[in-house]
Amino acid sequence: FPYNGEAPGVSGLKLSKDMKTLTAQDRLIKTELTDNKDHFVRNHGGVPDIDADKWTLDVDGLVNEPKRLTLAQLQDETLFPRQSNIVTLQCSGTRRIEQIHEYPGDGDELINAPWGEGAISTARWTGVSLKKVIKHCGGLRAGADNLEFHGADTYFKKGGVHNYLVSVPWRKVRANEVLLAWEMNGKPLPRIHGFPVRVVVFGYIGARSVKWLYKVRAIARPSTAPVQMKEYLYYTGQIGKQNAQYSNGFSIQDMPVSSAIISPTNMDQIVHDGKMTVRGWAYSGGGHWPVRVEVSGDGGAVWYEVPYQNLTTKYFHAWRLWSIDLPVDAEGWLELCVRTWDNAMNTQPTYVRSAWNWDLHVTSSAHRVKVYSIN
Ligand code: MTE
Ligand code: MO
Repeated sequence: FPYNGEAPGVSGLKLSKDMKTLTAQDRLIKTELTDNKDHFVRNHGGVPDIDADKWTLDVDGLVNEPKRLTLAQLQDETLFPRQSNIVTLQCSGTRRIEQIHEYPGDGDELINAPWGEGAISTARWTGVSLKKVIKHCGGLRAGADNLEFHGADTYFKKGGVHNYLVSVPWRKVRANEVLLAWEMNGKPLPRIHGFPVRVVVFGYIGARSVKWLYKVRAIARPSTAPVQMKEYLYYTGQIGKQNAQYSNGFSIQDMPVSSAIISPTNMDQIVHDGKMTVRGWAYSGGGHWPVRVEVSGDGGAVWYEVPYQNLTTKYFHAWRLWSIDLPVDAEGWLELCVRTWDNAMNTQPTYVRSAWNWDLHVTSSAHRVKVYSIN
């Protein structure tokens, strides 16, 4: 995938020389590649402290030649070609706060991860394609169709202590869309993002990108671990905590098309001369990418298309940042909103309640922000 050095920022964003005076929102959409220190963090349990020299990766289960690999072996380019990809990670809980305001589900997630629009970031990840590692281990045995990733952290959930482990289907690995990464934007993976090696699964919910990886196991069926079977399930709006059964939810993998307004923010007062600058991100998972972003200044009655030159570079697995000078005549309270179309002609649900689900995952409806306009 193309990457030509410095990534362009969003036109229109006024950058202060002193980064410290930028708000977290400004920093999120400053450049296509998020600074490592600004990359969102989501941990279910502790943050293991791993010695890279002693670290090993076990590849076992239904592979023909199970192996234990050291970091030096993984990084040996005579064994494995190195791969770099610009990939956006998005937590399935991004913008969950909007669903909470609609109806808070079981209340659990209110404590765990009441995310706004910031649980999404983009980096250039470097490592090896898991496909090559499986090949190095003699390929899969008959019947193997999923790869299970084991993280070295533990966490407490529903009365038990669990290891963080999930699985992805082999077809995703076969497409070279699963990376075992040790570098993030040219620097060693920070401890909090999975040092020394993490999984990066392109276009899937962040939950599948296991940090502090120590084992990859080839298995027949998807993992039976609680993170895979009981979490990250998508239910219909008729199902709530009282009548939910895990078998009624489907396992979330690809992220849908989504977008958010990052500037201005809710309740801002904007003084302007008939044009209001609006900025944000747009992203689509599953190997799709945003092709059109539309912004409305009146709650979605009239939409204006973001000029194509105001969208940042297209990468197949990353967000695009955008900005628009939106014509606004009205004074007083307005509802700004954004919706995006991807290259597969998908767009976003209109209202939060259109896709509300009690575990509060994947809020992808048109994002709305109320501002006070002084023209
Ligand atoms: N991997 C381990 N081992 N433990 C975790 O708690 N959280 C997952 C995923 N990988 C998690 C994990 C979730 S839900 C998300 S959204 C991403 O990591 C977040 O990655 P980041 O913290 O590097 O942004
Ligand atoms: Mo997540």
